[in-house]
Amino acid sequence: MTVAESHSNWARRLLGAARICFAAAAMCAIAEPIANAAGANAFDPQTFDVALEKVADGFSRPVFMADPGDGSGRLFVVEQGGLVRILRDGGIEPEPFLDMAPFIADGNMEQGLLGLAFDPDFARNGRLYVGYTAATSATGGGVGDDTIARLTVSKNDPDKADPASLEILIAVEDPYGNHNGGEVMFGPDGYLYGGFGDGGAAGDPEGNGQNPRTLLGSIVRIDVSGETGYTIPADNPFADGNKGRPEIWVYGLRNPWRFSFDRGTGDLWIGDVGQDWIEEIDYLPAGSPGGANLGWRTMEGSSCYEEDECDPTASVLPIAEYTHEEGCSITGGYVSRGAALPDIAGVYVFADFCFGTVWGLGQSADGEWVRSDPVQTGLNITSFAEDAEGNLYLTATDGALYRLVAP
Ligand SMILES: [Ca+2]
Repeated sequence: MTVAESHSNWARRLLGAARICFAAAAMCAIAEPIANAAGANAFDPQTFDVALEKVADGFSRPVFMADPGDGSGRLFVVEQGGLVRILRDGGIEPEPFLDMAPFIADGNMEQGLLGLAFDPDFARNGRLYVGYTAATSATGGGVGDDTIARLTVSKNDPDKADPASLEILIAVEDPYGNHNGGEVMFGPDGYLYGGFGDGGAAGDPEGNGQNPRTLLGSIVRIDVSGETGYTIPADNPFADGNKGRPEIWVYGLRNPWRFSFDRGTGDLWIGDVGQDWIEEIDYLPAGSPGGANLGWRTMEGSSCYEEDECDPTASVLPIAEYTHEEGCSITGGYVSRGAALPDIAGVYVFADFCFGTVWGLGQSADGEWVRSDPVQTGLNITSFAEDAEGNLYLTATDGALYRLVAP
């Protein structure tokens, strides 16, 4: 632990102690948790606190962690440069599970290997999915296709993915190095969801966010249960292809740098990185139909971005946002459900990449979405992650994987 980290932890503990006193006083007055309009326990923003416990460090540009859920006890850390590293019993295996470096474009700080998802039936079928910017383009254009691909674990070594099994499912020509999405994640419906940024530059010059005829600026939803390729779920909003690409689930995104499903409810949460001023959190409750337009680039957060195109009633507005007075780039997180953080069960935990701030977001007794007091980490948080038991982690540019624990 560095001096800075030590001081930061010390300061956080002091802050945490103050909050515990405050919370205890509040609990004296409120004997029983209050049910809010949504039926969940009311969130008191002043009681939110988390601490970080370093699980492992020495990773190169870690941007995600995934748990295969196969009972092996392994965690898999994604390095932006292309490696997937195995963490076993707290130690990093010397040999990587997967080396995607030959396949990726890594020329922009937002490019590289960006996402990893294990098939819900991984223990039986050995299948996994990656999101990355490709070294090559299917069309010959752009700076590296935003790509979703499938791999299979080696038949004779469970600690190796078979690079020869690489099957590209979706490759989208991408005009600029930034805003590449890159997350892949299975939903509670068993479909694979994948995030795509608006293509990049600034201000979405090609209007990809509002154009459902491109996958740029969207989250896709595909059925990958077949032997090869994928199919379109019948209830995708543009399944017939008449008004948009059949893969799209929701659109109007700038760069969904991390979305997640609440393992308790199935709700979809999206952190969408802002342009000049506003970072936003989008929330689509379980059972929401597909086709939501999340606003970019006519809207930035709940404000108009392009005044002449702006119609706030045409899009689903964020449930929470913050301005660049408090950060510069959201890192969307997860709804906490793990045993390590019993006091914040049901609270959405997210961060700002630049300021290192972690917040909780929940509903007050009257159903309002309220953001917690900030918890400062002193880190540049690249991603949150979740293990098979629902415990939360984060990765940071210091090369470490941290577990979120009670302070
Ligand atoms: Ca891009």
